[in-house]
Amino acid sequence: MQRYSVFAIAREAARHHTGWQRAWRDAAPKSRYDVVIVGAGGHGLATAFYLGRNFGITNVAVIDKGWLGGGNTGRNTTIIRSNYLQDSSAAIYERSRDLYETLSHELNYNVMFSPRGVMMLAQTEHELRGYQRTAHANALQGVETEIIGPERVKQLCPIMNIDGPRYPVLGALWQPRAGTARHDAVAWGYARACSDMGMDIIQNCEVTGIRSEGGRVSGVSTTKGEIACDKLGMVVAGHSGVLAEMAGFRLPIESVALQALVSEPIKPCMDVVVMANTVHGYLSQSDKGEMVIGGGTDGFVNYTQRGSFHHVEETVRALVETFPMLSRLKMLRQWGGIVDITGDRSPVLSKTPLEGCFINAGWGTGGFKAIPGSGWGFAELMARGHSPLCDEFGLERFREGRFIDESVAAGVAH
Ligand code: FAD
Ligand code: PYC
Repeated sequence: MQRYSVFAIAREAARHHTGWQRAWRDAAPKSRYDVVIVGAGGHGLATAFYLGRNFGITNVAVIDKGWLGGGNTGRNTTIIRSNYLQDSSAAIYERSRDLYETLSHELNYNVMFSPRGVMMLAQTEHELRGYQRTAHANALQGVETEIIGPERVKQLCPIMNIDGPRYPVLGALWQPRAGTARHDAVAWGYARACSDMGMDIIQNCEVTGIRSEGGRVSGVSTTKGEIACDKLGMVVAGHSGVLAEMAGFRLPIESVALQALVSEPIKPCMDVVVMANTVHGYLSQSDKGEMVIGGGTDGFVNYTQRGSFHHVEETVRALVETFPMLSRLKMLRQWGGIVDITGDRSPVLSKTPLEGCFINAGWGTGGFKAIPGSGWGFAELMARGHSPLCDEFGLERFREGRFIDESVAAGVAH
């Protein structure tokens, strides 16, 4: 792999940028792999990367029906934080946040991790009590968060109106090392590193069936032919139910569209991330100057991967009391992604009833932040049969009633 560095930039500048190599090979499928991962989003690619890096398993294909990173990984609002309530969640989200800190070095690819700080606003007494509880839990888990008062909120985010008539700001749960990263770069960086290890990334190749022999997975049928494998990882977010049906089991997951939008670019005015869960919206400013804005999920189950005008209006209307400046901005683009939501708002990282077939799903509205940690744990689960990061997130928890309730931490109403 060509190393990216300041010297490489200088060398290429001197020869008019004619020497850059392709970042990854767009491969055609072989007839057989040790491991096939369905879904070249962040979670699928990170899983492949850690299979190679941590376990030396490199005869791997990552297959996507579209282009890599074209699912939710390339559609999210890029918020990274680990202020969850339950210990098993804090473990995987904090490991993930920690891996993000050094990911650019690890991948030799700038994922633009920006630990600018995330605040979750408390705009009702009830919300404030909930966040106080989370802050106490985080202190016990070793996750650095604190409750801050309205004056500190205003100091950190001067464009905010903290004295709104309906929803004054009473405080916030503040995580100073939380932040954002460039979503495409996360997918591209992992893809480049996987390709460098000799793995095949196969785009525009839809999995249409899952083959098995004697209760064990034996391969997949795809639009580019049959591919045999020893182990299969299904990492397809909003399409998890479709893949599970092909494998002969059902999932406790609903798929629904989540939308976001960006404004026209403006001068820098906000250098933290704010989530306002009572009025329901979240906001940050991209490096290009656009205000990146998200709202709630659609109120009905659907597979519509696009935006809708009423959603723009509802989301911005909700935020305007707290962020009056939004009323003066033109909105530039909107889009949607299909998110996979479980009843307890926690993911599924699990073996399945089909031997050799594993599932990584249910990240719902909050899985971008989890990509490195999920990839690390899921690779271990696939290689060794269990992983301390994943053990609590098995499918059996729904049968046994061991829910990992994260409905408050999810941060997006659904
Ligand atoms: P994806 O990136 O969706 O990848 C799955 C891939 O599977 C897709 O590329 C798809 O083409 C492929 N696939 C599906 N079916 C098949 C098939 N049959 N054959 C082959 N390939 C198939 N999370 C956060 O942490 N912070 C946020 O701020 C945040 N904001 C969000 C805002 C929006 C608008 C949305 C939609 C999501 C947001 N999320 C956020 C959630 C986050 O984006 C997802 O949880 C995460 O990206 C899921 O990654 P993934 O790799 O599992 O799925
Ligand atoms: O999980 O932090 C999150 C999030 C923010 C916006 C959508 N999801």
